[in-house]
Amino acid sequence: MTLRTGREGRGPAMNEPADIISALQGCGTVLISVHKNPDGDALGSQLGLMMALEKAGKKVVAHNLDPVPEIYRFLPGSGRISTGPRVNGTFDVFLVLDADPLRTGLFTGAWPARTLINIDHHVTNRAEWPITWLDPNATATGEMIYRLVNGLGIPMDKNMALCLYTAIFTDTGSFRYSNTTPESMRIAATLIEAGADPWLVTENVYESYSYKRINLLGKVLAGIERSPDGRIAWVLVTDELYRLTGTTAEDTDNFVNFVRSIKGVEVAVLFRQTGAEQYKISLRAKGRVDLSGLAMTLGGGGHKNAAGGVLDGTFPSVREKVIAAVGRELDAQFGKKAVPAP
Ligand SMILES: [Mn+2]
Repeated sequence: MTLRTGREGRGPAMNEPADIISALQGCGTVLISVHKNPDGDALGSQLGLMMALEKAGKKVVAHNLDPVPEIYRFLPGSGRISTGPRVNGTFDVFLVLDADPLRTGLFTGAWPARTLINIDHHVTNRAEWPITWLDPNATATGEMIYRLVNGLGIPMDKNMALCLYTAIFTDTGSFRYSNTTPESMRIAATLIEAGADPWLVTENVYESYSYKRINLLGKVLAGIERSPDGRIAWVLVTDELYRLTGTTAEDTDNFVNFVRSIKGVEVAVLFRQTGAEQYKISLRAKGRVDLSGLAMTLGGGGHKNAAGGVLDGTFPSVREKVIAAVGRELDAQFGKKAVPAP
């Protein structure tokens, strides 16, 4: 069964499907994985669900391709997530959260379970697994996991609440983005009542940056550029800058938001060098621009306000391709309304 809600508007969030509840109630062993370069929503959802299922007596393994970023290591259970391209053994259920299963980067051969369940809120998910619960109206996958845990009748404890709060908090940009709903705030309130500490999350996620990371940010922002109409701005992170500052790609998390914060900028682009002639692209839009079509063009994932992908070529050629595509998208959505540069 596949559930898919419309991508237009903010319809009511969907309840957890009955076949997911019965599959989880009837199973003994569960593997839970999330997407490459896991973010707060992916990890919070994974750990929250892991602890909930363990409370219900299930044997749970959490496994991802990439390690947990430093800023999320405060999450309870994060030390138990194993990493690498595969896991040994088979499981009754394999759950993929917050991504299309292909974006886990795991298991090039057969999936390691009979029952495959995909839970996600990204509109770009192809919903290919027989049990897919896809709700683009959900603020975060964490919100869907909250519903699922309630549907399973598992009482929320402090550690689960902290993980699910982190999921919703990070995917809403601290309850600032347009995906923030009364429902996501109500769920967050319930999670705080269950013991989640908002400051603990804020301090770890947004106020624990390393000195070298801010040093890198300064050098990256010094090279900022924008389109003549001021609607698109971008920055480039090169291997050379990583080397100069002793940083890695993980340190660029959130950089694109500084670029988007400029008045008049509708779309911000972060180019990150990932090879001699290869660049990873992250796009962030202000509320009214829809990037989901562009995400498909760039061959990556995304939703309304965020998209990404990887392109091969020299930096000038990749930049040209991306900025032109973003410009066409803005023209298609709003016409050629040039925003005068201040
Ligand atoms: Mn998410």
